[in-house]
Amino acid sequence: MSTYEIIAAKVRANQRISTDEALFLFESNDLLAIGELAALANERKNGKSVFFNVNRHINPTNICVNRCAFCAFSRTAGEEGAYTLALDEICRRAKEAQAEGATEVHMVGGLHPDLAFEFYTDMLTAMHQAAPRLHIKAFTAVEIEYFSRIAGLSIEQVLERLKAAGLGSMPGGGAEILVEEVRQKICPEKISGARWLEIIRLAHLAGLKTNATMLYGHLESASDRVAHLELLRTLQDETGGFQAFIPLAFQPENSDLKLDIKATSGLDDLKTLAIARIFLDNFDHIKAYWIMLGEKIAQVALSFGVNDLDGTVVEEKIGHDAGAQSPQSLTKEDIIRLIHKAGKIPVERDTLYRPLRSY
Ligand code: V47
Ligand code: SF4
Repeated sequence: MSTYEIIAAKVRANQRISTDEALFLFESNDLLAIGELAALANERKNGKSVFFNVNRHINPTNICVNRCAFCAFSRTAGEEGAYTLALDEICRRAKEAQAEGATEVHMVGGLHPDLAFEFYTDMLTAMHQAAPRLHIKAFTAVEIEYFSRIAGLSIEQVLERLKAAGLGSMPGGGAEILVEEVRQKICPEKISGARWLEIIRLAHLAGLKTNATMLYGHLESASDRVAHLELLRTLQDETGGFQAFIPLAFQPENSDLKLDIKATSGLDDLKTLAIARIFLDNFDHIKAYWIMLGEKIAQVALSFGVNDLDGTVVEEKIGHDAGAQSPQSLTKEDIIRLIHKAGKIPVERDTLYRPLRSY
């Protein structure tokens, strides 16, 4: 049997593929064959349903001490374009989101040099009072580690305090590529890949669900991507705390990576999503984040193993500061139409993937 036939037989028999087999798929350009296997693996888990949610992003500050080379969103304090939202404004946006039918607020921000940890616990408490029905999904493992340093608390204590103040779950950012050699080039100030995994592990043990992302399309190789996926699969075997895997296509404008990096190709986007669906057999959801992919690739991805389109977003900064061509926001009706036209069933979900209604 050829390697492809071996992989196909494994996927059909619902068996796990190896890292070498994942690498073989990354090196292949037989997109339709890979997509067919991914679609099979997805349909077995999710049938024809495609999840989305009604959410709003709020980035409390773009001031960040890390200044990762790939990040066009962050600023140094005092630099043009640097901002920090006041608590009142954050609460106003949360209240508005709830009034407009959102069930989730998604919050990530820079590592601010002067804000105390109490700013973040006060923020959660105030948001929870202003919009009690909103699930607050906030803070990457990178922010959690920073809070523990500025507050002089253990990671466990930080997580407990944030939970007590209203944190519902965590997004999957900050993972980038978990391989150290790549991290040293694209984000040398950021916590190590091993530390990211450890903090996520502690979050899962504290009862917080998280997502996992992978920033791809910069300096990483196919084997770096596979190593990243393998680390996530291993942790998921241990904790079961990941909800969705989200590959983030690198947006190359305005970054300090002094290389002539072009935006990812549609072929690479679809292949990466499909291989993730095949390889991460213990993840229930693979998300096509339309902000980074554009609506058209995100829609086609629904035939390549994807079962989640993220949400309405409303105001997106991280990808758009780096040149993303997608809109800032989609309406719920836009998302429903995208899914229907792909021949699938749109299911509005809450953050914990409980179905709210289908269309
Ligand atoms: O960690 C930064 C990435 C992440 C760029 O969990 C970039 O549901 C592409 O994690 N091009 C933050 N990506 C965003 C994030 C996220 C987004 C949507 C949903 C969820 C979820 C999580 O954005 C960062 C970094 O990996 N990022 N700059 C860029 N130029
Ligand atoms: Fe700061 Fe996050 Fe941007 Fe890195 S990716 S500079 S940690 S905001």
